[in-house]
Amino acid sequence: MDQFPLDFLWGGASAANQYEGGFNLGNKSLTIADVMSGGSHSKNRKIAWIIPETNESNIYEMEFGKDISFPINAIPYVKEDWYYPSHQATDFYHHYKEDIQLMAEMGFKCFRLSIAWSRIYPDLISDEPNYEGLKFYDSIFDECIKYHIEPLVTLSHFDIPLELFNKYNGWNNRKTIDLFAKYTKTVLTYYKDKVKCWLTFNEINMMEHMQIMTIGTKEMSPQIMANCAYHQFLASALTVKLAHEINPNNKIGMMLAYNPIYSETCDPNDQLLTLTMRKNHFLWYSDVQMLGKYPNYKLIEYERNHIKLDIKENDLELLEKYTCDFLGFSCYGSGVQGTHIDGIQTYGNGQIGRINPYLDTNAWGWTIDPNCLRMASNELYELYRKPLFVVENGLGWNDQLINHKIHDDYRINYLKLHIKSMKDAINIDGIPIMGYTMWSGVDIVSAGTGEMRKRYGFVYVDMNDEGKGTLKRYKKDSFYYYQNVIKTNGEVI
Ligand code: P53
Repeated sequence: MDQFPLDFLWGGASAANQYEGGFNLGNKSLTIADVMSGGSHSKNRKIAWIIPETNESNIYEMEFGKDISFPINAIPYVKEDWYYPSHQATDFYHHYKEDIQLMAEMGFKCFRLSIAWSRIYPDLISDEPNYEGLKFYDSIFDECIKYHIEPLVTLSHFDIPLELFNKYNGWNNRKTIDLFAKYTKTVLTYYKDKVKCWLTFNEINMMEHMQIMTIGTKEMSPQIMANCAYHQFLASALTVKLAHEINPNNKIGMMLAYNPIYSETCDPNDQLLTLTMRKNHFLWYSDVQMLGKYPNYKLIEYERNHIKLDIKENDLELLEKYTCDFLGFSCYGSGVQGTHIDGIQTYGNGQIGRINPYLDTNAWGWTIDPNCLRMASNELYELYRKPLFVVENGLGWNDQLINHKIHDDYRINYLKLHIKSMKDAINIDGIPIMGYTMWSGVDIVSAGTGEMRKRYGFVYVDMNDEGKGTLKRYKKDSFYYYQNVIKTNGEVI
């Protein structure tokens, strides 16, 4: 009979800046997320900035795939009359006990969350960490342990400390590796008895589309992009090294945004284009972190474009020696590419491709593809032969609270299709999948648009796009559905 492994990690996923709130509590410093306004379908998220020396000020609009361009001495600030979704988010900061209790009630075996670097080293450079920040996550992990929920911790999730942006030009600066290594060493050591499963950079390949949130540089060019990726790869290798030294039982994964890309037609040019896009936008990142080497096509591309990596002694050995233990990936749907499409049409926040006419979509144009998890798992496992972890999958929907209930049959249907697809990947294709953390356990703010109405959770939070609401939690119908899936270890879906 088809089944899931007995130790399969069922759960939900989140990110600090979209969930915690308490943006200025416990000595936390500001992050890029804290200066990004709310947006919507048609309204981009914005950042207000000022140059203190000249008083020149302006507004930057975040657009997917658009290169960053800030004057080098611009300082983003919090504008009084704007609304910032990360400041309160859905207030996990004050609700973590209640929320983890709800996760336990669903039967979660695993809870994916991220640590905000800005809580641990608010000024980045101090020798001493901020104990209030350390204590905050410590209480969360204790709460998880109480219910036998395994934490899966992302070290960097769209949450660049503002200081890193202001003073260091983000990941373009090699010094950032040392600052990051100090932070990771602290948390890996402090939580060594409580956390065993870690992820390095959330959706590392999203640096192409959501630059400001992922690499935090003020300017952009192909050379800067290459530097940032190189520095994050080195930081990832250092983290793997450290984590294994601190506790040989630690498991460190990389994290890739991986929505399969389909060819629009059987025109060989369409096939070649799809293959090339898969390599250029997804797989070279995982090649470096899973195989320890840059693929030839990337090195050739760099050479042709006169891009140079500043390779120091031992760098390449480090990359080669400390590859990741598993590959975590997000997969929400799939995209279509072809040479017959005019230009590149994107859909849904930087995902590559155009909408597949055979598939339904949600209101944001994200496709619902019953095969995407099986496709993605096969494509990735065949290349790396290491365990996979589905660390994000889910359906954004403007759920309606009616008489204290949310009838989200669309989400239940989405879950059924995707859990089935994963079950087949395990039972038919024989792929080792460690777990599934649905995005998200409790409703949180959207990363791409900064909206509240793009909800993903099993638990509804009473809050709107302007940050108004009681923050009260309500169980959706999908809460009970998922509870039963976990109870039967995926036998009943
Ligand atoms: P939101 C785009 C494409 C694929 C994954 O996204 C993405 C994005 C970002 O928009 O990000 C991941 O909230 C990310 C989460 C994010 C989630 O997908 O824009 O890791 O932080 O919330 C869903 O609807």
